[in-house]
Amino acid sequence: MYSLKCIECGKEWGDDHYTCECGGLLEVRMNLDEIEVDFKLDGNNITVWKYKSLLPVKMDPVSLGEGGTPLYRAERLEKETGIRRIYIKHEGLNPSGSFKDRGMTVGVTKAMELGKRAVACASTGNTSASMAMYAAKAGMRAYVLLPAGKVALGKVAQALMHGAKVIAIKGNFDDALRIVREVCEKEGLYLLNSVNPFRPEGQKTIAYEVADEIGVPDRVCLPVGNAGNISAIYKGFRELVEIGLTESMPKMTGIQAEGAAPIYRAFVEGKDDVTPVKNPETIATAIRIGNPVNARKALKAVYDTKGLVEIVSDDEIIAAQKFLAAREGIGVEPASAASVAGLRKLAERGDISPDETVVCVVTGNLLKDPETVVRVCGEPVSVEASMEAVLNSIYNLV
Ligand code: AN7
Repeated sequence: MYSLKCIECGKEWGDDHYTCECGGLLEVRMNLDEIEVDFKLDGNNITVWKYKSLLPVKMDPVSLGEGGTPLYRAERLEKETGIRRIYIKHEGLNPSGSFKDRGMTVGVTKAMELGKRAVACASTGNTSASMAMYAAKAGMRAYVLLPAGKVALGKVAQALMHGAKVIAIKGNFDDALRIVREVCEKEGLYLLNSVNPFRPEGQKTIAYEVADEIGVPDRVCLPVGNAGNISAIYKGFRELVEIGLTESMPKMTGIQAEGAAPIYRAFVEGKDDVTPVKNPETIATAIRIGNPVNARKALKAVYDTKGLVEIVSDDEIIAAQKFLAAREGIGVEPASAASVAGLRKLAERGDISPDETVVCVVTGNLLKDPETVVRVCGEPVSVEASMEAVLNSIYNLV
């Protein structure tokens, strides 16, 4: 049904591995010639598991109803940017409130198949929330390493309440990932970061769902941190072409935060790998990552589709978050708004054609990061409990 191959040297490995002896990441290669695809791209019954025939697991999935997220038309954003068709795929409406659930349902199901009792990850927040939730459903122990003080409150709350052991380290995400990889190696915990080749397999269903609902768009625009998602979505669209279900590829367009942009720098210089950023910083803590493990895959996806990589400032991120929430009714966290901030910038500069159909993937829910909201919107006005006081407030008399 599939094999697990090193993306650098091509060596084949068994299921219970993440990296090759040469240091390369492993990737699932579905045997597309042999697989009997048992779904149609007819827009019906869209969920992650509609596409099980293209997912590398056999057993009944550990599922909480992931996928099938809304694809909204964003008419005010179209008007503002002059781009003909813009859709927003709201991944914040997955069970744990982020796109990570797609990868986790597949990753935790694989952990079950392998007979694992405990899973672990490093996280800027959403991966940990999602992993804790699916581990709870599966009855597994969960261990989470977070960069202390740099994870949005809603995400920490989820990881804690779903029963994970949450450890905040005095370092950044890149440190946490390095350490958790060592811990997993030593203790036999199952690692569920996107270096795990089964995680991106779940995430590629974003591509399937978009193709299922509106066909292949001209461009997919999304925030990039560790670069797992952009690589996974590229893989999903590529597989559909290989099977013959679709004919074209979207231009993969990654948006990074200005202060955490190693992939952007590599793209501008035409390189196929990154120089890590030592002290990444951005208000979008989800993508505060300086040494993205999937960088090589992501750059390949961008070059191969004639896509783009762009950077946005914290101010542009917050402006886009406010626009989406207040003008389109779409509530997302700062990192997610980066995709829209990037699209606005590219459109303004004339880097993308007004004739395009663009899908922006917004990756996490507004409720994930309430502290940033209060910081940028302020607290509610407080008045006496009387109609007069309320009317005065409405008419701005006080
Ligand atoms: C909302 O949770 O890396 O480029 O540890 O939470 O695939 O890393 C989160 C990443 C975008 C970037 N948007 O995706 C983690 C973590 C949101 C995110 C990204 C993340 P990748």
